[in-house]
Amino acid sequence: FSYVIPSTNITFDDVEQFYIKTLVNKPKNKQMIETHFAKNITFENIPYVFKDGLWFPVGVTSAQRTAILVTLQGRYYNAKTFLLNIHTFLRRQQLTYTVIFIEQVAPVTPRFNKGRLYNTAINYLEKQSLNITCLILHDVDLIPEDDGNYYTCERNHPKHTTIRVRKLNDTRGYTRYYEFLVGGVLLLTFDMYKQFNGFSNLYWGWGGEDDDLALRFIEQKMCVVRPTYESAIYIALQHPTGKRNSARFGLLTWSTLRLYTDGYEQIESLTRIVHINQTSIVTHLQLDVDATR
Ligand code: BGN
Repeated sequence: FSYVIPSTNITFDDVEQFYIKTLVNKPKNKQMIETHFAKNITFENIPYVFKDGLWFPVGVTSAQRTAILVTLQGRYYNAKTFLLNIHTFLRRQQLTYTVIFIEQVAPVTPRFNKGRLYNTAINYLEKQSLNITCLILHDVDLIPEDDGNYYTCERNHPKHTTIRVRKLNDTRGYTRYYEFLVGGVLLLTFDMYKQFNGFSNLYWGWGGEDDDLALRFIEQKMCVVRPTYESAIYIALQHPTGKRNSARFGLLTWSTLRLYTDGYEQIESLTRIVHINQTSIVTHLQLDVDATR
């Protein structure tokens, strides 16, 4: 898998043009691919169409309908790099999918509330008629490197795929994270998400909200599955680090006691979608996550 790192002055329009003009609607080879996950198929072999808010492979019925949910606060350069790489990756797997950016635009603070962003976007998606069956919570700075890392949801278990990560241009190789980690990239269904009441709404700033989720899984006796060690590899793009949340240790201590009172069920009164911009490459939601509550 060869990844693309664009020049810094590329725009979102450039990214969209790249897909529309050079790759989409211009299938070089109309032959249909029979197997669901054919190996070594090139992107050009898979014609895709954008219809009703989703990208569909032509002549193939994907087993799932996937939404890739990516939280942001600025970091547009990472976002564009992500888009340039993720579409081709998903197409090589013949998925039916949509990409959604969830950006915190208010309050303007370095403290990012990732939990509220995910809860809000998933609540929004649930009300749309896209019939999404697989949710992928994906960090914007992670690019999957192996086509064998299938972006498909398991029937009964959340799937965590960021086992090994290497920094771009770092020759030291991969870092293997701790076993408990569920942050980075996580695949699950609406039902699973509701079972553990989504993310806590209380984590402001970097760190801990994903560990809180892992505690919710344990509380609900949900078991996390992972792909093979060989395929679960990612490149981490460079970016400034976010503001650490010093309250995270305290919040984690009582995490599971708040499971039913702090999460997805409670999100509607806490946040507001202030702007929606849909293009074929991404649906960009901008949110006010209301720090005053
Ligand atoms: C951990 C963070 C996670 C983060 C991973 C990987 C905390 C809580 C400490 C008890 N957890 O240290 O949120 O995803 O690193 O970067 O900070």
